[in-house]
Amino acid sequence: MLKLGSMQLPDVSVMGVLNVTPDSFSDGGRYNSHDAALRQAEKLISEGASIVDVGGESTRPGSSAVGESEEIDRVVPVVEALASELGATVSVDTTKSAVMRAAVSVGAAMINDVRALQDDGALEAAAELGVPVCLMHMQGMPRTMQDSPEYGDVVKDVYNFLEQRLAACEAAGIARDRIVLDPGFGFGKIVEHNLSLLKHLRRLKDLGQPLLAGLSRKSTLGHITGREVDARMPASIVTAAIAVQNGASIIRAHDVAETVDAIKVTRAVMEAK
Ligand code: 8Y7
Repeated sequence: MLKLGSMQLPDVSVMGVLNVTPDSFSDGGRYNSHDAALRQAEKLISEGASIVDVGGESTRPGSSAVGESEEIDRVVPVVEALASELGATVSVDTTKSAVMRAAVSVGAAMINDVRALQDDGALEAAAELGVPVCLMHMQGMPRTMQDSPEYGDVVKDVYNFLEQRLAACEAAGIARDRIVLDPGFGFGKIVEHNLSLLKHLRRLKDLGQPLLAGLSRKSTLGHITGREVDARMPASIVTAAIAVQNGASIIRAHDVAETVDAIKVTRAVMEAK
């Protein structure tokens, strides 16, 4: 069992990805896309996701920011339906304090912040809301982060950033027992940075917190395999297995059923004599 505040998860669990950006469910108007999002969430849960991560702001490389009220309009109805109708455990993927507040008020159980609570008011909101938080490392901002990421020692640099954000959380009154850390694969990182972070992921365990890893379908896997985004499932599964072997407690993934199998097999090997 992994305890995050009042939230209980399996030792190793899957966070299923549910994007609610307008381009995610391109089947027309609001009602269609709302229903499509709920059906996708049901699929993620039936395949074994412990958390559904709902995001209304695209953070893909090159993407630009979305306004606060637009993001709330996208995210809140879906979070509310998932929490109340499906009884799902929902995390809200956002950097904005107003979105955090709105989502938690309708049932979100966790905050997933790719900016590690650095935006205005985010630390305070997370402290007040009292839910678990995932702090992710990113170099730069999504629009430009892949232009020329640079590190001295990528593992050390990410470690130091996460250590500093952990201290900021503690100072703001966010208890350590509800903080998850994430190196932020693909966020201001080229292939070699992502590979070093995955290979040496266990070093981040020295920070004393559970780790989340998200490599599902990411471009590093495209660079290595030559596959387009919708053909990267097998490559994604391999990264999930390596991440679990190297200490990850939560895997953020699109292909939940396959990821669950990968985790089972990896853990069986880890537990063998
Ligand atoms: C991650 C993430 C994305 C990740 C955490 C994508 C929102 C890009 N990636 N959150 N979000 N960790 N914590 O390709 O790696 O899914 S969006």
